[in-house]
This record gives sequence, C-alpha cells and structure tokens, in this order.
Amino acid sequence: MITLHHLRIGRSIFTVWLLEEVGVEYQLRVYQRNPETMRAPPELKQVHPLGKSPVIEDEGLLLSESVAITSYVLQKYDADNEFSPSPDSLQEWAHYMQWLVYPEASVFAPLLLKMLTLRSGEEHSVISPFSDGEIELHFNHIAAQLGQRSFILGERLTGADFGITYVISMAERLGLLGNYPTLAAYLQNMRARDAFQRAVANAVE
Ligand SMILES: N[C@@H](CCC(=O)N[C@@H](CS)C(=O)NCC(=O)O)C(=O)O
Repeated sequence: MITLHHLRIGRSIFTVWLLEEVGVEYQLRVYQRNPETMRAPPELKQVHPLGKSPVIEDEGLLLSESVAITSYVLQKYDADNEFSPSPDSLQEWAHYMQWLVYPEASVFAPLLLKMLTLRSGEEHSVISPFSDGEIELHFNHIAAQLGQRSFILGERLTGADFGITYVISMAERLGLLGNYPTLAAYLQNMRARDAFQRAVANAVE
C-alpha cells in the first residue's frame, strides 16, 4: 500500500485525488504547516531530506516531486493507459509530457512570486510586473488549450490534469481567476468529480 505524506494546504491533495482516480490503496500521514511561517513541520525532514510534500513510500521506494509521483503511480497502477497515452504513440505521449511537467516547471514560479509579494503587503517594482505578466501569459495559454475541452488534453482526464488543477486552484486562492472564466469552470468541474470529493473527505483538506 502507498503511504502518502500529505501537508495541508498545498499540492499533495492533488496526489490524493490522483490515487482516488486510479483506485490505488493508500494511507495518509497528515502534517500541518507552521501557522506563522507557513512552512512544513520538521517531521517531514525525517521522511525526506527536503522536508516537502508530497512524498510517497511504496514497497521500499521513497519518492518526492509531484510530477514524478504522478508518472510513477500511472506507470505502475494504470497498466491500461486509462490516464495517459501509451508511449507507442510518440507524438501524443510527448504532448502529454509537455502538459504534465508544464505547471510545476513554468507556471508555479510566477504564482509563488505573486503569493510572496501579496503576503509582504506591498507591490515590488521588479517582481510584481514580472509575475503579473507571466501569470497572464500562462493563464491565457492554458485557457486557449482548454478551449471547449473538458480536460487539458481533450475529453478524458489524464495525469496532466492534476498539476494544471493545482496551479489554477492556487490562483483562485490568490484571487486571480476573475478574468479567466474558462479556468474557473475547469476548476469547478475537477472539484465536482467523485474522486476529488473522496480525496478531500479523506484528507480533511
Ligand atoms: N516541486 C515539488 C515542490 C514541493 C513543495 O514545495 N511542496 C510544498 C507544499 S505545496 C511544501 O512542502 N512546502 C513546505 C515548505 O517548503 O516548508 C513538487 O512538485 O512536489
């Protein structure tokens, strides 16, 4: 059984959702952030040197990085490629990989900068225009890709949707979705899924 080290509130709820969608048996170890610093508690460093979440343990494997965890879970537990294209169709698979890594590799950084400047209580002359411009660029890109699609790659949920949902939900928390009805509707649809609801109920998110 997979053990998921789940830190509230953050990315790891999307890993719980992944495990629910795929139907993998798991147990949660739940951690709370320090309410003043908002950082993870030191116990997480006893699990993994970085002290971040999500981290999973599965049959002796200790794995961090949400995208690696998604890929591992699907490789091991989604033998029929229900949630990802088969590598046999190389171009489809490459396109999937692009959307799988994109949220964490490109979208998260400007959102983090925005979150930190908002938390500081004042705009920054260099950082604020950069993060605002990048967020607009990326959100228009995601909205254009979504278009009329139900999911980021078409009409079925894939591994790429978990990270996309994460960055959109982070933007919602920062109050940034006002100009992006396509993203808001997508987020609402992902949250309405039974597996998402089960994840939230299990993780007491
Ligand atoms: N790139 C990593 C980022 C992991 C990460 O930074 N997780 C956050 C939670 S969303 C965390 O543990 N933050 C607590 C801290 O750094 O103290 C991933 O995708 O898993």
